[in-house]
Amino acid sequence: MLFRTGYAQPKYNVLFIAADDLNNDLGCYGNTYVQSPNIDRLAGSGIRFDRAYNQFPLCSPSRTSLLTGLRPDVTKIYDLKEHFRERNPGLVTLPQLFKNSGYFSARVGKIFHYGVPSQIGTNGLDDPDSWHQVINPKGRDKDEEDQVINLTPNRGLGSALAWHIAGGADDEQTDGLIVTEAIKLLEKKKSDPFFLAVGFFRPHTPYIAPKKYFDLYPPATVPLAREIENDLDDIPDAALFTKPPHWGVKEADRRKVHGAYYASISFMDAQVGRLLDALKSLGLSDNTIVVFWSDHGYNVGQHGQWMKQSLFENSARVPFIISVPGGLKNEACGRTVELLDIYPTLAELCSLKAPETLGGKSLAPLLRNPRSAWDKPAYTQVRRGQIFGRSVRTERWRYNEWDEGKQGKELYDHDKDPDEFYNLAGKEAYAGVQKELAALLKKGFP
Ligand SMILES: [Ca+2]
Ligand SMILES: [Ca+2]
Repeated sequence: MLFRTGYAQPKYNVLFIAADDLNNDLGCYGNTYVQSPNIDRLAGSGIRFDRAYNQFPLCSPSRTSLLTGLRPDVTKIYDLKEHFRERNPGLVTLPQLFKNSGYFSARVGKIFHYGVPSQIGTNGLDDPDSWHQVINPKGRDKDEEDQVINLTPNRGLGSALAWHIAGGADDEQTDGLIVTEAIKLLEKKKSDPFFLAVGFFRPHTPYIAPKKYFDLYPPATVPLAREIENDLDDIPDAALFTKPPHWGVKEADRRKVHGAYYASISFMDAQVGRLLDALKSLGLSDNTIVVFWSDHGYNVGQHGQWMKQSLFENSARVPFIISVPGGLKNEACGRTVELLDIYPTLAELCSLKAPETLGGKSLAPLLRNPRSAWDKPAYTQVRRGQIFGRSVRTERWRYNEWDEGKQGKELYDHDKDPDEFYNLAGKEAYAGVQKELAALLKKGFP
């Protein structure tokens, strides 16, 4: 049934699930400590992309790029303030394409950018043209912000190492309410073709979840990121977001915050489970494509770094799963893919005519055969004040230039150094590889 041509295609629904600030610390990605049984179940029903990368590890630039299908240098959205319609009023977003094509298009929670936690319960930086209906739940996490413990009080709550062990049940939290509302929409719209976007606010800081999720991760048992002595000596200063390392937070406290991040992941994962259960019980699993993505990754202590806005693997890489009815199940794809590829992929799967200007490439060939030939690398960039850091990732290498190389270069061999401990840029033995990657980087940032 899948990809058959010459016959009328069945009209797939799309359940589009977004997590906020979720890295790859999940069971299905090989993490044996974090409990994510529901995202793992989804991976078992589809294809897990093992080398998926975001285009700009910060909420709004990343989400804008994914949802418009355009690279950040085209949308020019590099910050959390400007709305992409200001410069690009005529763009057709991914949900808008579905809306224009006879689908019911709805959003529950955070899909376009929202300030977290400040804008929970509002429309945030939404794009009204993308949806027929929007719902903005607000849970007790919002009401209990004064109870949050903040280890970095000089940082705003949306960018702090901060948590709160909540009382009450899952569905009193914003993300729980989001699923409750999403299920109501599924029940109401199950006979229409729909594009339903469900956007979670967790695990984004402040890490708030009911107590039972914190109980899974006693701080003393949390495995901290591997660090080696003098790791920072070969890293350009511009590459570092968290200064001083760990913002000076001591190990005992870092364990608490690290466990709190994982509690937030398991809480969000449980909400994914409720959604998948509803899809099944409503008889929608057989005609609904499920896509799960995070807007960017998250450092949890690697190189002394926390959160996003860096070009290290943990920040650039994202969990990304697609499950297509009748398609391959429980497969992994190791090709380098970009969040930018989601737009053309969903358009192709649903036989919609995508705009010709899209920056990504349909992943349909990889959904048919995850080992298909593929020569497209992944590009990621960040802004540091007035300069950019730009990165290209192939299946083996990561190569970064800061301010076009004037403020440093990094080259990492992921075959031998998956932690990116040893910067090989400028080393004679790697001059040939570096030259090739520099040319590839330039291709991505013309
Ligand atoms: Ca985010
Ligand atoms: Ca190093």
